[in-house]
Amino acid sequence: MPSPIGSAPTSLTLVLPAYNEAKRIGPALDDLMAYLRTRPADLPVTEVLVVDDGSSDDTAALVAARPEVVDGQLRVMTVPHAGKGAAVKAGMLAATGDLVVFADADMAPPPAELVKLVAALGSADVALGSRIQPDGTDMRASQPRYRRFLGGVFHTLASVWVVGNVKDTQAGFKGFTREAAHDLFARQQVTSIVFDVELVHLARRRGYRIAIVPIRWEDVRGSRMRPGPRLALRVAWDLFRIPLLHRDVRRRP
Ligand SMILES: Nc1nc2c(ncn2[C@@H]2O[C@H](COP(=O)(O)OP(=O)(O)O)[C@@H](O)[C@H]2O)c(=O)[nH]1
Ligand SMILES: [Mg+2]
Repeated sequence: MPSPIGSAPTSLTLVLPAYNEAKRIGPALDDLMAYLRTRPADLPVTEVLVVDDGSSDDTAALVAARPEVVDGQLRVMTVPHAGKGAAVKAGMLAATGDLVVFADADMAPPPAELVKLVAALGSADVALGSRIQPDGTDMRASQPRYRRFLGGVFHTLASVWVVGNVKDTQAGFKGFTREAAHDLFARQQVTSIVFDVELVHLARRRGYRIAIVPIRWEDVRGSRMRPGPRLALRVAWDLFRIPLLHRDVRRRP
């Protein structure tokens, strides 16, 4: 039986993977840090950890120069470029908060959505932000048309082969208890953008309590994703191998 969280979480680490985000991360951090300065009552003390994924622009320097670094509210960590999955993994395993959340560096979900993940983690181990609202409204409608098409093809393959009824695996906004984060990310092997599917698969295999959390989300232009035959092949290969990689994973005792 999964055990409930003993005492209320007092700290949260927010991991932001960032690859060549010099243009987008400044405004995103302005919003996020301004929100955190208001000390929202339902949010534990939050440290932001930016994981610079070997950017060739000055993403890391821009973050390191911000005043919040001096206060210890913001940290930047640099890892060699190996894809979004690898960057998120490095940050999640380095995170020390009672709760750990990762979000895209463009902060497509407004920062206030964080409290929804935190609330869900009161009774779940894993909280998956979902861009599909209870009334069926799909916030992914704000994406360009070609992305919606590619997303549809991807989701059909992912749901048949791996994730079953989870309707939105790809929202860059997911929360975990630290125990679940460290257990799941230590097992994660996929370094591409498909790592979310692997996480959902692992969370189910390990028997964690999973909450689906509808979030507001507005597409931010300047995506780092470069669709093309190379990425398509990579995604197909990763999707295919996810269940095979974790054949031996057992439920937690
Ligand atoms: N595509 C991609 N994104 C990366 C990589 N490393 C880190 N990221 C980050 O992953 C997040 C993806 O967000 P975005 O590009 O807006 O994706 P989209 O909203 O799905 O188009 C951003 O925070 C990127 O900086 C990488 O190697 N490839
Ligand atoms: Mg985006």
